[in-house]
Parts: sequence; C-alpha cells; structure tokens
Amino acid sequence: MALTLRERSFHAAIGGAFLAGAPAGSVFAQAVRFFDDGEHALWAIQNQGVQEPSIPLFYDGQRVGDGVQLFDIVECFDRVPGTNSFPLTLADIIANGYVRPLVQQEDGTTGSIGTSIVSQPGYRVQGQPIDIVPELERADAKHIADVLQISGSGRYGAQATVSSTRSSRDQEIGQTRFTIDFEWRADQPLDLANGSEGFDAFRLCWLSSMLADATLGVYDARYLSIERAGVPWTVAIDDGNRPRHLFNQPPELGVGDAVVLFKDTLGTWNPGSPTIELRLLSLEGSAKRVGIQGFLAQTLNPNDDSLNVWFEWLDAPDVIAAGSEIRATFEVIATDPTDPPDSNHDHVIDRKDAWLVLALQGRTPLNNDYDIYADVDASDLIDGNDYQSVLGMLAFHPADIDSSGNVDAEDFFGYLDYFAAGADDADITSNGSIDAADFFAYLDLFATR
Ligand SMILES: [Ca+2]
Ligand SMILES: [Ca+2]
Ligand SMILES: [Ca+2]
Ligand SMILES: [Ca+2]
Repeated sequence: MALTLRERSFHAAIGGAFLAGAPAGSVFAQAVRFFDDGEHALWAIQNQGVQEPSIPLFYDGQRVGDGVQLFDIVECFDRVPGTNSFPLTLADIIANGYVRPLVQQEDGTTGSIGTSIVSQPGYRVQGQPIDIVPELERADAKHIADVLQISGSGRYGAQATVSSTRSSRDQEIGQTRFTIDFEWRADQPLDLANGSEGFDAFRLCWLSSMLADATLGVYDARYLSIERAGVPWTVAIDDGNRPRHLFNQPPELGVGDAVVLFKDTLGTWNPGSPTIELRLLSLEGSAKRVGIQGFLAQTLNPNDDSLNVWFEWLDAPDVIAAGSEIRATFEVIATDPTDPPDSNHDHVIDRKDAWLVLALQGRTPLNNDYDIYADVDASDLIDGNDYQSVLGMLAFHPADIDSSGNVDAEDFFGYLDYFAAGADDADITSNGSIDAADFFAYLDLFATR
C-alpha cells in the first residue's frame, strides 16, 4: 500500500531516535490519527519509552481509540508553509507534561528534538525527593478556530492538583511557538524543605536539557540567557563545575521577562535541535516573586537530562497553606541554533551584529547586559578585539551602506534613505523599531570607518 506524504513523515519519525527501542509492531498497533484538517494531523501514540503510565485521551470530549486504549504522546504533524511536507513539529508527552518542539525548515523537514519544556510545577516537601511529575490522569485535545489545545490534568498524590493547557497555532518556518497555562492547587499544607528556598523548593515551569561536554559538542544547550526588561544577559554555561546550582542567588524576574537556552551549530548531539525561549506572560495567586535557578547534574551521559533551568517561586513560605493556588502563563518559542557573533540571532552576520559588539564594549559577565555572542573570543571581556573579529567576517565595513569599499557621505545619505523608508535595514539596534537610537547607532558604526 502506498503511503501518503504525511504517513511517510510519520513513519520517518517513528523510525528515528524518538521511538527507538520500542518494538515497531506494538507501536503501530497503538498509533491513532484522531485529527486531520489538511494542515495538521494529530496522532495519539503509545510509546514504551515513556516511563510514566499511559493515560486516556479525549478529543472534543470523545475518547480516542477503541475505548480502552491508553496513550503517552500526542504528535502534531504540521504542513510546512509552501510545501506538501508534514513533519513532526510538536510532541506533547501527555503522560508526563513534557513538550518537545521541533523547528520547520524551508525544505519541508524539521530539525532534531533536544531541550524539552515541562509544563507544570514541581516542588520539594520536607524529607522527600522533589516531585517533578504529577500523576497525570487524562488528557484532552481540542481544535478551536485556529488554536490547537492539549490539556493534561492530574495530582501529586493527595498533596496537590494541577491542570496544564498547551495552545498552539499553525507554525511558521524557523519558529515553533506555543503557550502554557497552568493552574496548581495545594490540597494539604505542604511543608517545603527547609533551607531550599531559592534552590529548588518550588519550580513553576522549566527547561529540561543536556550539557555533558561543551568541547566535544555533547549538549542540547550551550548558553544561558536571562532577559529582564528587554535586556538580555547571556553567558556560556561552565560544564566543568558540577554538580552545582547555576546561581548562588536566583536572579529575580518579572512578568514579561524570559529565560533562554541557546544551542549553537557546533553541537554534535541532536545537531539542529532548537534554542528554547521560555517567557513568563502572567502570574496570579500565591506566588508573587519568581526568579531563575538551574542545576547542572554530575552525569555526563548524553541520554540524561543533565541541565535543568526553571522559574523558581522566590517568596514560597515554609509551609504552603491548603487551598493555595498558582495560575501562570508562559510562552515558548523554539528557533534554530545560532553561533557567535550573531548577537541578534537572525542567522546572518551583518552590521547589526557589529553594532551590538560596539554597543557592549567593556562588558564582562558581571555586567547585566553582557552577551557571550558579542564576546567573540570568549575572553570574558567585550572589547576592540571582538569588534575587529566581526569586521573580519564582513565583506564590507558595517557603515559602507552602498558596498563601495569605502565609507563616505554617500553611505550616510544611503542610511538616511533606509531610515526615511522605515526599512528593516535601518533598525541597527535590532529591537524591531526605527527611531533616533538607530540613527546614532549608525553614526557609531560610521565613526569606526
Ligand atoms: Ca545577526
Ligand atoms: Ca573578548
Ligand atoms: Ca560606501
Ligand atoms: Ca531600533
């Protein structure tokens, strides 16, 4: 029997690492396509590689499968714009709340799976290990207007309950987005582990990744970025000092701020797996203050999730009262890996990256706007050497707008033309708007001619 393109994509995914180890026969017996509108297809999968128990799945309130089947994963196959390819684009592991996005490419494929997003809280009660995976009891999928929703609900024993909804729209080439909305409620007083506040007492939402050996390329994430009030601070994660928490004092974030785990193209493990941004969009209920913490585990096994980075509840009380609730919304954006000195992460090295290096002269990792992507020689200081390195990568001086080989008044007027036209080329500061700051940024470049 001939396979459709969609089914070929599906078989390719099954044959890949994602389901490696599961007997093919049983996998096929437990794969059910339960939605297909010509743009997306949703498959319910049972995968023995998922440790948590399989759960019932409902679509629009109707049980998926034969009425007794249980599933672990909902896989979303999404048409790549401009192609007839339907690659695996989002894998939502309904049995444990982990979500794995892939990024669509112009050729109709998607990259690799790497960093996962865990879509519900985890916490540590006195005398017990951290409980990062509730017992999920059912999942519900819906397709309302253009929005695909996958919800999971469950409990942490008798202590607490949670429901988490992942919502996504048709995905674009180069970025896969979804939002997470969760509601968590304590059903009993929870005695948080003493002394662990700020150090994994209570995680709201987190990134589960892997960093084993930076030199050998064995990682799913290489750089950590924290964006506060629009200002990113981006550092290489030291892979030699382990096990350890990433911060002695978790940096505090507010609504609108984000944490990013960047991948570069030097990674040899899951090459092409995405950079993941996790942004806090809203926070209500008992948690008022949140920050970023992380942990780099001792293990060097690339199959272990050795790097976790999470939003920590900073003002968590010693005992969380029964009835306490937290409601939060996060946005996740998965994009393709980028390499220094592509400081604005748009996959080209041009005058905008050169300007970012110029704008950050003198910064070290102790400055809140340090960016390892601008510290081209990774010397822990952004200086003239880094700027010269970027100039060496450009065919023309960054102020040479007309690519004539010299920088003169023609270039200045050329930039003014961009500016007057509101062209993207005029946004030297890469912040999405064109204003006086861009004009002065161009003058900064001009002055280095
Ligand atoms: Ca760039
Ligand atoms: Ca440097
Ligand atoms: Ca010129
Ligand atoms: Ca700008």
